[in-house]
Amino acid sequence: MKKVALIFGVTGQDGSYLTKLLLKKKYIVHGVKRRSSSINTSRIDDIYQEPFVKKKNFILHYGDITDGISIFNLIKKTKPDEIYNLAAQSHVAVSFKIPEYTTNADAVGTLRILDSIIKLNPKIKFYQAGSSEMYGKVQSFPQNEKTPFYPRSPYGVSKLYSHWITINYRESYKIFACNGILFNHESPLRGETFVTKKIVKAMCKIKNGRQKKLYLGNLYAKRDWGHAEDYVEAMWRILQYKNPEDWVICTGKQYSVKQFVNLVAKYLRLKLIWKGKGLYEKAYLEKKVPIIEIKKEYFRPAEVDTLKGDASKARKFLKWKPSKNINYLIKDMVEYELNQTYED
Ligand code: NAP
Ligand code: F7E
Repeated sequence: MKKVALIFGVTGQDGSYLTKLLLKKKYIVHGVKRRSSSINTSRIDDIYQEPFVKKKNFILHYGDITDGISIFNLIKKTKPDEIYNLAAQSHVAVSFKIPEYTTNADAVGTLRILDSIIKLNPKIKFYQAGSSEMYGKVQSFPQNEKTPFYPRSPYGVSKLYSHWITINYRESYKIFACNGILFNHESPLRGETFVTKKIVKAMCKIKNGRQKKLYLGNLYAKRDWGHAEDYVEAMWRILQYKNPEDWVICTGKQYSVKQFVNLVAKYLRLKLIWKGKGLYEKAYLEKKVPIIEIKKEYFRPAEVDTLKGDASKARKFLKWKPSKNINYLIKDMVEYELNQTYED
């Protein structure tokens, strides 16, 4: 019998990579997409072209994480063995602008799925997409499963609710519910307003003479950046482990936003020279033209200054480790971007 997976958030970066992984493993994959006025399936449209995919193995359904009726009905209809909750308003800066919606989707959405599971079939395995943003103002270094949380945004607070409600349902109803605590992971499919994609896209356009300037916020925030393809493998391994537990997934290496810019510039053979401080810091190309400037509006009301994870537990028990380093990530993102054709 083929395993059946139900993915909330199938149209996102991770949803796309996870769908491909599960289809390769011969799962039947049901994906939940939300209704939008323009087509939102661009990241998964090409999956139907893969030789290992038949139309009946990958089925999309309309649903919404803020709509409990659709969640209950979809779990009832698709009868999954595993549910992956990747659906979220996932942008930290945006969560300060729409905190109520973010809480509804990112916190209560998880409760809606968990409660449907215990009512319909407590044997379903559940993966919750937790985040290093829950560590926020970090309490110790590097962060592992025992590090106390201190979220710094409505997004982080909502994910922390989801983390604890997952543990609470696991302990109360003995279900196989797990939290992945994933540090930042990127890819060519990353949303365009996250900093890595924004930098890669703009710098490729600058290189080709299609854009003049890139505006950024805090250059000194540090992140532990991995590749999404490695991280969806970890999600799957978490649900195959003998016990339902919580897991940190990260590379253990940390770079600042400015270092990321410099690595992209190096790959593109753009010679950057940084001058000035604070809001007046700029990067010049060949000493002449400023191509990167700072804009106050990209700073957040409360920042997460530094994140660096410790995935020893996953390395030991899941036999998981990242296979792609930052240089591979940048190459993958830049090459994808250079191959895009633009209408502008
Ligand atoms: P993403 O690209 O932003 O994808 C989010 C997905 O959720 C999209 O499919 C989106 O649909 C869907 N979604 C948003 N609101 C929804 C709603 N109301 N109902 C149903 N679906 C909804 O995020 P990602 O990078 O793939 O991340 C996947 C998950 O992991 C998210 O929960 C994120 O918070 C979490 N996470 C991400 C990272 C990271 O670094 N990438 C790290 C830790 C945790 P549309 O396509 O229609 O927008
Ligand atoms: O910001 C700084 C910004 O938006 C990274 C989500 O996937 O990972 C992601 O959240 C850093 C921050 O990701 C700009 O202030 C500077 O310090 O790419 P980001 P994030 O906030 O770390 C976590 C793990 C998740 O769970 C989230 O879902 O870069 N930064 N200048 C900027 N950030 C953006 N977006 N844009 C800038 O212009």
